[in-house]
Amino acid sequence: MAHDFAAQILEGSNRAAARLISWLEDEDERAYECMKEIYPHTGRAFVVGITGSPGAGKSTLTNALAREIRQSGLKVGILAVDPSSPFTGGALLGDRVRMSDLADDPDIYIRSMATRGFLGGMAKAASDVVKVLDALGKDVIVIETVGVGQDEVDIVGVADTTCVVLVPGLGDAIQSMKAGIMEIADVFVINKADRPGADMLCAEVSARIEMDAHLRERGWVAPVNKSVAVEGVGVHELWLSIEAHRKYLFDSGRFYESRREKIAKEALRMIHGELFRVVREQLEQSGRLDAAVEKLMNKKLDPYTLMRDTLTEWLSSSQCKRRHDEDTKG
Ligand SMILES: Nc1nc2c(ncn2[C@@H]2O[C@H](COP(=O)(O)OP(=O)(O)OP(=O)(O)O)[C@@H](O)[C@H]2O)c(=O)[nH]1
Ligand SMILES: [Mg+2]
Repeated sequence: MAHDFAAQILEGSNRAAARLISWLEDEDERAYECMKEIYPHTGRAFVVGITGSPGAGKSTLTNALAREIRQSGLKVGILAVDPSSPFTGGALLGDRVRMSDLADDPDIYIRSMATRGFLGGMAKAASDVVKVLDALGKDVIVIETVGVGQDEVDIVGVADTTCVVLVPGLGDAIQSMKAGIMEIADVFVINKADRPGADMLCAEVSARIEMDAHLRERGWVAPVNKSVAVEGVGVHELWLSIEAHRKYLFDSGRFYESRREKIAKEALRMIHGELFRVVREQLEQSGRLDAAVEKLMNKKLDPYTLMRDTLTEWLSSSQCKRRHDEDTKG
C-alpha cells in the first residue's frame, strides 16, 4: 500500500503528495511507512527560505520568485508556514488568494501549514513536507515563514539558502538583526523599495554586514537586494543572488557540510521527539507524573533525581522487555 502510494508521489502526483502531507499532519501511521519509501529519493531539491516580519511582503515575493524560477523551466514547491492560528485564518486565506494565479501550473505545488498543533515541532513538520515535495520532483522548494521566534528560525534551518526580507520604515530592522537575523541571512532583500527609506535601510544593512567581521569569515558576504514585490521589480536579481549562493555552497564544499549538519540535527531531533513522547506517555498514563509532581511540590523529591531515575528505570525496563520478547520468540 505504502509502496504504491510512494510510487505515485515519485511519479509526480500532486494528489498523492497532498494526501501524504495530511497523514503527516494527523500523525497517521501510514505517513511513516510512506516516508520510509520516499526517503532514498530525497535530497535533490534546492531549498530556499524566505523569512521576515509579518506583512513584509514574503508571500508576494515568494509568488513572484516562483514565477521567475518557473521561467528557467525548474519545478517549484512552495511551503507557506502560517503563523496566525491552527485554523484557516485570515493570513492563510490571503496567501491562497494571492498565490491562486500560480495554482493552474501543475509544476508548482503550494502548501500552507499552520504553526500550532504540531507535536513533533514545526521544524520537523517543515522538513517532512520538504521531503515530500522533493520526492514529488520539485527542483526548488521555497519555504515562507515569519521570522520572529525560535520555531521559525528552526524552520529556516531546513533551507539551503535563507533570504531575510526587511522593509523600510518598520523600525525593527536593527532589532531583528540583534535577534540573530544577521547569522541566518545568506541574502538580504529590502522589499517595498517603493517606500521612502529603502536606500537608507540598504546602506544600514550593508554597513552592519561590513562590521561583522566574523560573518565574513564564512567566505560568503550576504548581498543586499532591493525589490518591489508587487510589481515584480528586483525579483530576477533576487533569484540571481540565490543562484550565486547556491554556486558558492557547491564550489566551497559547504553544501555537503551543511546538508550533513542538517541531517544529523534532524535525526537527533526526531529521536528526541520520539523518546520524549514515549516516556511522557508512560509517565502520564501510569499516573506517576502526578505523583512525582506532588513530591516535587513538597520538596520530597528534586527534578534532577527524577530526571536520572526516570531514564535509568525506562532503560532497564525496555531492556527487560526486549529480553522478554527475544525469549518468547526463541
Ligand atoms: N508598497 C508595496 N507593498 C507591497 C510590496 N510587496 C508586498 N506589498 C503589500 O504588502 C502587504 C503584505 O504582503 P504579503 O505578501 O502578504 O506579506 P507577508 O510577509 O507574506 O505577510 P504575512 O504572511 O502575513 O506575514 C500586501 O498588501 C502586499 O500587497 C511592495 O514591494 N511594495
Ligand atoms: Mg505571507
